[in-house]
Amino acid sequence: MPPPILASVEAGVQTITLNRPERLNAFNPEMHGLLRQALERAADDDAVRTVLLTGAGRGFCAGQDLSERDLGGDAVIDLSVTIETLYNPLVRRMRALPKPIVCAVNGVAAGAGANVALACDLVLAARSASFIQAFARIGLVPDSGGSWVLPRLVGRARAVGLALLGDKLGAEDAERWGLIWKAVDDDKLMAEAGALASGLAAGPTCAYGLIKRALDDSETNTLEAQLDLERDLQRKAGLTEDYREGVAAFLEKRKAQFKGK
Ligand code: LHQ
Repeated sequence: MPPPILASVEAGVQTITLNRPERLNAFNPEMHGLLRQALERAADDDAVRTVLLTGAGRGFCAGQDLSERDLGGDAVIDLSVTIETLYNPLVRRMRALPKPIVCAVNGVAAGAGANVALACDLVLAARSASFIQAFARIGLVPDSGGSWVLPRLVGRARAVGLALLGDKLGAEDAERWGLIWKAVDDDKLMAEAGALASGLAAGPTCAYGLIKRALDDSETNTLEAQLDLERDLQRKAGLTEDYREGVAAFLEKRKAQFKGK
């Protein structure tokens, strides 16, 4: 069997491919484990400055592998265990990763698959791709951060519609609604996502990490607290080599050569 996750690093970009195409890259425990390993490497390895996440085949990810859920018999199934041990740590790892994550949604993203995509920082989707909050279709509630991120991205009215109806939202509507960064032609998806990831991998990595932190913390901060946080984060950014290089490059009218330090 091919591994359910493919990961490789080139020129600062770690490309991670969900690789169970015959199941539309639905998650099983092995895939979770390997994806976490790849993200830990992204966190620890200075050679990785941006992550690019995509799926193999015609889908991005169909969420939890339902064929591995045996609902027969009288066994009580406690889904909170799966959430607590697999999905929540994954989303936390992604959001706290101090490096940008670009997502190239190459096809349908359903259930937890949609919300893992939305946990990335810059989401590009092929025009033929779609997002489905499939949970209510099978009697579940949005997880993997969906109930948090949806109203914040698209507003409550649209979040309620997506979550209760479980309808398919096409990539172009997803872009129009502000759910994702950009819908792109199918045959240009990987080139555009790759170029975006390469550009970020040549950028000021520490500042990117601090920007992620500032935007995430703003969700719960008052303006007062956020102003304090910005002060503290700017202090850190101002101590980086990349800040010195950025200013020097500006003054010398040349392109900055950021090292991610
Ligand atoms: C699948 C799946 C799948 C297995 C397609 N599993 N095989 C968290 C914690 C704990 C428990 C539960 O859940 C969660 C979070 C969740 O993610 S819940 C939501 C789970 N996901 C779904 O409900 C989506 C299920 N899939 C679909 O509705 C459709 O497959 C979509 C709309 C994604 C795509 O439809 P089509 O393009 O028509 O493809 P298809 O349905 O024909 O699927 C292709 C194959 O992939 C097929 O297998 P087959 O052997 O017949 O070719 C499907 O059975 C398989 N597949 N999703 N989640």
